[in-house]
Amino acid sequence: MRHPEVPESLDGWHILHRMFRFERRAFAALPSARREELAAEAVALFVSLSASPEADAGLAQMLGHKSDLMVTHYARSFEALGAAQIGFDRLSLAEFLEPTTSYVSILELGLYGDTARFHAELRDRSLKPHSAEWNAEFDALLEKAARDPRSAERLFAKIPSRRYVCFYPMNKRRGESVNWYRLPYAERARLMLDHGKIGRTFHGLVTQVISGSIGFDDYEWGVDLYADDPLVFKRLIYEMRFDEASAAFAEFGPFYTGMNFALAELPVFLDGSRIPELIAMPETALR
Ligand code: 76R
Repeated sequence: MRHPEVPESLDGWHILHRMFRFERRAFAALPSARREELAAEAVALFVSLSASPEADAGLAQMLGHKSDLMVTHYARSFEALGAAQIGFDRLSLAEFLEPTTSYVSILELGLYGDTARFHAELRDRSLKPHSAEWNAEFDALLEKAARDPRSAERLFAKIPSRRYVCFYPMNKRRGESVNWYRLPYAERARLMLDHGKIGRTFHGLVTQVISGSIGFDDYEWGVDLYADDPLVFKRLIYEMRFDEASAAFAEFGPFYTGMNFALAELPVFLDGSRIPELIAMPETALR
C-alpha cells in the first residue's frame, strides 16, 4: 500500500560516484611507453561505457585534498554499476588510484505536485483511497508520467558536459523539533514548489542532477551541479540557504568541486602536462 504522506518519484540512472587519490609521482616514475599504455587502456574502458546507450562515464579533476579524480558512472542497474566498478578496478592504472570515498544513488525526478494531483483526480472519481482499484489507477497515472518524453529524457540523460562540477550529499532534517518527515504533505509540496521556483531563476546557468540515496548511502540525496562558471554554484547555493526548504531543513555532507574533462584528455590529466580540457585537444585525439 502507498503511504499517503509519501511523494512519488520517477527513477532513472543508477549512479556511482567514486573519488580517488592519484599517486602522481609513482605514475610519473613509469617509463613513458608504459604510462601511455595504462592511459590508453583506461580511455578505452571509459569510451566504451560512454558510447553505450546503457551507460555513461564522466571524469573530473578535483580541487583540494579530498580527492584528485572523480569518476561518475551511470548504468541501468546495480549489476551494471558493479561491472563498471570492477572494470575500472581491473585497469592497470587502478594501482595508482586509491579510492577515498564514493556515493551510490539513483537519479530521481520528484513528483510532489503530480502525486497530489493524482490523489485529487482519484478522489474526484470517488475511488476508495488505497483500495486495489485506487492503487491500480494510481500506478497507471504514475506510468503515464514516466512515459512523458520530457521525463524519460531527463531520467536517462547523459552526464552533463559542462566544465565545472560540484557534488555533495544532503539530508532533509529529522531532528527532535524540526522534522521534514513530520510536516503535512501539502506543506512539503509547497516548500518544494518554492524551492523549484528559486531553482528556475538559474535555469540555463546550471544543470542539476538530483539522485535519491535513501537505503543506499549515508545521506538521503546526492546533488550534482554542472555549470560553465563556478560562481554560479556559490550564488545558487547561497540563495537557496534563504529558501525555507534549505534554511530550515537542509543538512549537507562534504562538498566536492572540480573540473570535468573529456575522456580523451585522461592522458593529459595523468601526465600533468597541462589542465585537461572539457573538449579533447586535437593532439590528444591523435594519440
Ligand atoms: O525537477 C525539477 O526541476 C522540478 C523542481 C525541483 C525538484 C522536485 C527542483 C528544481 N529540485 C527538486 C528536488 Mn532541487 N536542488 C537541490 C539543491 O543547496 C541546497 O540548498 C540544496 C541542494 C540545489 C542547489 C538544487 C537546485 N532538489 C530536489 C530535492 C529532492 C527533495 C525531496 O524530494 O524532498 C533535493 C534534495 C534538491 C536539492 N533544484 C531545482 C535546483 C535547481 C537549480 C532547480 C531548477 C532547475 C531548472 O528549472 O533548471
